[in-house]
Amino acid sequence: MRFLHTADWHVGRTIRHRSRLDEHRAVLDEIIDIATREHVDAVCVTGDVFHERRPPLDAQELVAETFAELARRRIPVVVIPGNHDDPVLLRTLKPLGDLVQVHIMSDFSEHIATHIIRLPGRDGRERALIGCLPYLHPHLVVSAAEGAGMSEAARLSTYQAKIQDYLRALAETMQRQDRQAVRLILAHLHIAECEFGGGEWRSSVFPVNAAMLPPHTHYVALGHLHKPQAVPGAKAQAWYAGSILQMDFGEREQQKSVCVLEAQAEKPATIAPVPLSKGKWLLRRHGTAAAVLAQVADCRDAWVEAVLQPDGSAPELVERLRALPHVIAVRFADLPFAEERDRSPQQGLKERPATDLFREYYKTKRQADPAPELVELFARLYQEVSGGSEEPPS
Ligand SMILES: [Mn+2]
Repeated sequence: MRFLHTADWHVGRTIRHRSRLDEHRAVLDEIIDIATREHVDAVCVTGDVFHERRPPLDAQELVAETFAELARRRIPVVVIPGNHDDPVLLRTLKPLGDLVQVHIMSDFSEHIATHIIRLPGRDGRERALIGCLPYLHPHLVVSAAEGAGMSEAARLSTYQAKIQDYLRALAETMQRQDRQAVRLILAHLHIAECEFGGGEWRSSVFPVNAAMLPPHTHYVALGHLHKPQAVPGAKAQAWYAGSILQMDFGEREQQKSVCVLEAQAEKPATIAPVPLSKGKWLLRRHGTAAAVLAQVADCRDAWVEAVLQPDGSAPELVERLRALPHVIAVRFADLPFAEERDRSPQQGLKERPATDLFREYYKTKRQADPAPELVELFARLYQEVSGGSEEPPS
């Protein structure tokens, strides 16, 4: 049987207040096309379908359209929530999803057998069991009552032991139910041995170790880390499919992909990442305003962050850079504090005109004198907020 594994859609995510809905639509269409072309028996989505617990309506509409299109093409879907998703929101899609083979495992129950979905293969000869572990907040795994008085390390190891138990129970139950079935596990977890993509919210998931993933499973499909990667040191083949867009500049220039796998009951699965090409590239460019402007003026199919080397360039150049619709962040490179600062007299600061101090500060940050208009603007602003009588700049 063949499967497409994808994760971390984060539909509804914006970048510096710019919508990425068109990119999401294009990439989800691309995924539907790959699933069709690869004749997969199901698409597995391992969490973070949405970016927010209350995603905007256009984001919800796009996800519903995506599931509907897969259903029209008779491709079953299996979905679990990630740490960004609200299981209650996914549950609202469940009654309709159940009618068209879009299986949404929104809620966790201690009855682990209820987390197993049985799927017939397209050719009618093979079948798959898919064990789903929806994302569980550590506070649900180790309750406040249970964790009271526990050290942080004890809470982590209690969490890990429970997650390991759930995963083992899924693997063993599936094996007991049907040894002749292809057996997959879907989970949204942070595996300690793996690498971050760069755009994740780091505080939200406790790590578990690769060795805690169960054996006797053809494939463990993971979500949470945004870098596509195989999990080293696991007893079953396990992969992060990774996010489908470069989420933030931490993920800039990372090739995004989905995993396509082929598995038969008696054989180990073969897994191949398939690249995604419809999302915009995120670029960070360093240099003087003039140099960056020359480099990025034509990169209209990317989102650009400009990190400027202060060289006293005319502010107009910086403004031209800012005005480019695809340049979404402009900042100055951090400079080491000028030694001069330590030598400048700290006493009498209050007696010196604020504009002088501003000039000095500006020079330490930008290694150039501020333009006279800027000093004038500063003086006016200073006067406004202090109500003081700052003398006009000389
Ligand atoms: Mn994520």
